[in-house]
Formats: sequence, structure tokens, C-alpha cells
Amino acid sequence: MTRPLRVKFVLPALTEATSPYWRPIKYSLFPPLGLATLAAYLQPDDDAVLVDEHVGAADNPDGAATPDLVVIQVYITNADRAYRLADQYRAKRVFVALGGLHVTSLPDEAAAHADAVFLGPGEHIFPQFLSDFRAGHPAPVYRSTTQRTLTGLPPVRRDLIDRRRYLVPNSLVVTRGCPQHCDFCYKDAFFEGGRSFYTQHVDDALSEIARLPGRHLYFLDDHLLGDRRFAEALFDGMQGMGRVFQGAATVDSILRGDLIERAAAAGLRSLFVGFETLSSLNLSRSNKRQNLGRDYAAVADRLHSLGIMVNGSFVFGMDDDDDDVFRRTVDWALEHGITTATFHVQTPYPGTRLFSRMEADGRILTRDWQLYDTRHVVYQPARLTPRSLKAGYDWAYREFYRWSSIARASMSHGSLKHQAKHFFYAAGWKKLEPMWNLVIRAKQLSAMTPVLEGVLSKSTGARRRPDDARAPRSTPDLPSVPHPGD
Ligand code: B12
Ligand code: SF4
Repeated sequence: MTRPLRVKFVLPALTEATSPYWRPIKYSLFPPLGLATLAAYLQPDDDAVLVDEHVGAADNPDGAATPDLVVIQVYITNADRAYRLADQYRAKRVFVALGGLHVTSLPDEAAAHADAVFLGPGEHIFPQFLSDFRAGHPAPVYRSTTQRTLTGLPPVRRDLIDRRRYLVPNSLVVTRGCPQHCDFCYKDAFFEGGRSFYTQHVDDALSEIARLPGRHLYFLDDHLLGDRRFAEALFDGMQGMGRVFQGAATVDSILRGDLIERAAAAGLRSLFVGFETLSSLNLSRSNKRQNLGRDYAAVADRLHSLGIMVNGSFVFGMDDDDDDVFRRTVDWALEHGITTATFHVQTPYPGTRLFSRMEADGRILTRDWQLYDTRHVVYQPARLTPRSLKAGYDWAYREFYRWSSIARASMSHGSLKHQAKHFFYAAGWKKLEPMWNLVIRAKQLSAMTPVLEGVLSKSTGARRRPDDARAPRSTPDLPSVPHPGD
């Protein structure tokens, strides 16, 4: 095809607006970064549209401007929706390309709805496909194996993103994958056949950061501290840039060396930490070795002493979990001043070692992928019933985000500023839904980003001494946003 291409990139809704789990603010956090990354491989005169169904409709007819190519990102919970959309476009003879995590796990399922499927990260295979497509002989399957790199990537097409619609428009990834191998994680399946952890050049990462307006950044990397040398150079390079940022890392990387201090000095203000479980049997059975024998309390204390708020991730329903796991976990999190918690019902994603084990043992209860959202029980637990697991999960969320619980957890911090920040951050995330809905309807989310930057301003302080039992008094700025979670 010699004329410029018309390409439509679509992220179908992960949860539909009719679901009881639909929370406009949760789905208006981040723009579709993966698709904006792929769009960068188009030529300057190609015409690209990026549709994020969380903030706008995907399936309005394209009228006269029917695209030549539709690129759809498929996660497990949006697979049904993605396939429906794909079928509609194929009925109109539009070429449909499907890729992403779920396509990589179940390529045969996806292939029934696509002209081409893509396995693994899209850099390298997507430009290869584009050149085949233009030449008129696209292949049905593209699999990323060798040549995985983040060197020399074209800049992400952020011009396709309507920044006003997102609270966190400045999301970015500077690494891909993770050096660990937890059995329940998507990571090994997605990166199978090639490198599973690699980084940008530090200078490229710093240039990308420098191009982003405002102060706030959110690193969506699985493990921002995963490569010590890279992270050191990144944080050193960010000193003096005046950024505040959030990210994710493992417990061992927080305890080791002085990387976390460097991150704090560069502007790290809140961190998503995969504690997952308080049981060492669960940890060893799920190959989460990096957590084994680590002092979780020391992790929380160290982060708090640096003024870094903690979003703790916890999984319920592993084989060593019984009815008491919910209370124990929530108590631990409140006692240790965890600011926001992301609780998950354990979910065996197809392609993972956890799924293979459960399937071999006949424990998979449903293949309705929409239920694989870590809020439903899709397998037979070992020491709980599906009903008690679901009830315990719901209880944990309610209990952790009660006003009295938020106050209790806030009080564990040493400084008033940190206490107040914690209180309003957690309350803002779970208690101000009507306010967020109003702001979203008025398309004014971007006006909240400077507020977010304000609340992420620096505060440090050791844990509260027992005699220092004052309630948070100042009323600081509005809440900020945790990493994906309910
Ligand atoms: C941002 C994010 C979200 C956003 C998603 C919206 C958005 N705008 O992206 C929000 C907050 C809504 C979210 C929600 C959830 N998320 Co989430 N999320 C992420 C996160 C942190 C970053 C995604 C990202 O931008 N990555 C960076 C870009 C560059 O990579 P990418 O998107 O994968 O795109 C690349 C490839 O996939 C590929 N590609 C993708 N599509 C296509 C299409 C074609 C044609 C081609 C060629 C290539 C291609 O090319 C791209 C470039 O390499 C990932 C973790 C991670 N690091 O990826 C978790 C992750 C995707 N989330 C996960 C989960 C579990 C959830 C939740 C279920 C959790 C929960 N209970 O809340 C919910 C969804 C449930 C639901 N039904 O609502 C899991 C998914 C596990 C799985 N096997 O599916 C992940 C992997 C986290 C983890 N480590 O477990 N999430
Ligand atoms: S540390 Fe996190 S991202 Fe890395 S393999 Fe384990 S669960 Fe996945």
C-alpha cells in the first residue's frame, strides 16, 4: 500500500461502565501507554487515532474514514469486548491486529478474531508487521523472541493522548519485565522466548522524562529497582529535575543497599510493594523467593522514614490461607502504616505456572475470563471455600478503608505532615468518589494533577512514639492515586 495508512488503536474497557466494579477514577488514571508506544512506528503522514474506551466510546462507526488497520490491546478481562469489536471490524473487511498479555497467553483463542496476532512485547514485531502490511503480505502470527531492546525507540506518541482525561498523564516505563519469577505472575509467559528483563539507556530515559510537562511522573515498570546500576544512574540523573514520582519495587530491593535513599532523593514519594502474603509457606510455594525471610516491618519503616507512602499488594486464597488470613493481613497493614492496600483474590492467569498446576489438579472452576479480575474466585481454594474467600476479600477492603482504620494507620507515622498526608491520600482514593465523578464529567481531571503534585511533596519522619498520640490536624491538599487496585 503506497498511500498513507489510516490506523485506529483501541484499548477496550477492562471493566464495563455497567459493572458494579466500575469506578470512573480508577479507569481514568493512566492513558494507554502500550498503544501510544506502538503508534510511534507509523510514518509521519499516516493517520492515527487512539481510543481508550475507559474515557470514550470505541465502537462508533468510522463513517467515511474507515481505517485500513485496527490495532486492539487485549487484556484478560477485556478479551470478550476486544473480540466483539474485532469481529465488527472484520465484518467490514478492516484488517484487525490483536496483541497484548492475553493474546500472548492464548494465541489460538485470539486468532479466531484477528487477521494477525502478536505474541510478547510489540517493539520490533510491530514495525516488522507494518512493513509487511504495506507490502501487502502480512503474516498471521508475529512472535517476539530475539532482538528485544529498548534502545533507539521512537518517542511515544503522546500527542495522541488527550491529557485532560487522565489524572496521571505522565505515566512511563523505562524497563520491561522483571528479574524475578513468581509462579502467579504474567511475566514469564509474556516474555517467553527472549529476554525477560531489560532497560532503556539511562540517557534515553532521562530525555523522555525531560519531555514530560509538569512535575509528577508515574513509572509503570514492574520493578523500578530491578537493575541496581540502571536505577542508580537514573535516580542520580533525576536529582535536581524537581520531579515527584511513584513506582513499584520488591521488598528485597527496598532493604538492600542505598538505592531507596537515592530514589527518595530523586523524588520518589509513593511505592507499590508486592508483600503478597505473610506466610512463608505461601511464598516458597509460589516461588516468591525474594520475599522469603524478609522483615516486612523493616520495609515499611524504611520507606516511611524516607517520607515514601506505601501501597501494599496482598493476595488472598493461596494454599496456606485459612479463614484468619483476612484479619491478620489487614491488622498487619494498619499497624505498619500502609497507606493504600491493593487486595487481590489469587488469580491463576492462563500461561502461568500457577494456572498449569491448578488445571492439572482440576481446580479451575471457570474459564469466564471477565471474572479473572482478582475480585472473583475462579479456582478451588485449598483451605477456604470460594464463598468464604470472596467474603473475606470484600471484608478486607471494607475494613481497611473504614474511617477509623484510615485514622489508625495514619497515626503510625512520626510527623504530623506524614500522618495528615496518609489520611487524606487514603481517604481521597476510597471516600471521595462523587467528587472524582464530577471532575471527570467536567473533563477537568488534569486540573487535579498539580494538586497531586502538592500532596506528594516531601515529608519524612520515623514511626510515632507511643506517647505521641495526636490525631492528624492539618488539612492538606487532595488525595493522590495508588497503583492499580480497587
Ligand atoms: C496501567 C495498568 C493498569 C491500568 C490499565 C489501563 C491502561 N491505561 O493501561 C488499570 C489501572 C486500569 C489497571 C487495572 C487492572 N490491572 Co493492570 N496494569 C497496569 C500496568 C501497571 C501497566 C500497563 C502498561 O502500560 N505497561 C507498559 C506498556 C508499554 O506495555 P503494554 O501495555 O503491555 O504494551 C506492550 C505489549 O503488551 C504489546 N501490545 C499490547 N497490545 C498490543 C497490540 C498489538 C497489535 C501489538 C502488536 C502489540 C501489543 O506491545 C506494547 C509495547 O511493548 C501493568 C503492569 C505492567 N508493567 O505492564 C498492570 C497489569 C497489566 N495489570 C494487571 C492486573 C491484574 C490488573 C487488574 C486485574 C487488577 C485489579 N484488580 O485492579 C485491573 C483490571 C481489572 C478490571 N477488569 O478492571 C496485571 C495483568 C495480569 C494479566 N495476566 O492479565 C498486570 C500485568 C500487573 C501484574 N504485574 O500482574 N491496570
Ligand atoms: S516480582 Fe512482581 S513483576 Fe516480578 S515476577 Fe514477581 S510478581 Fe511478577
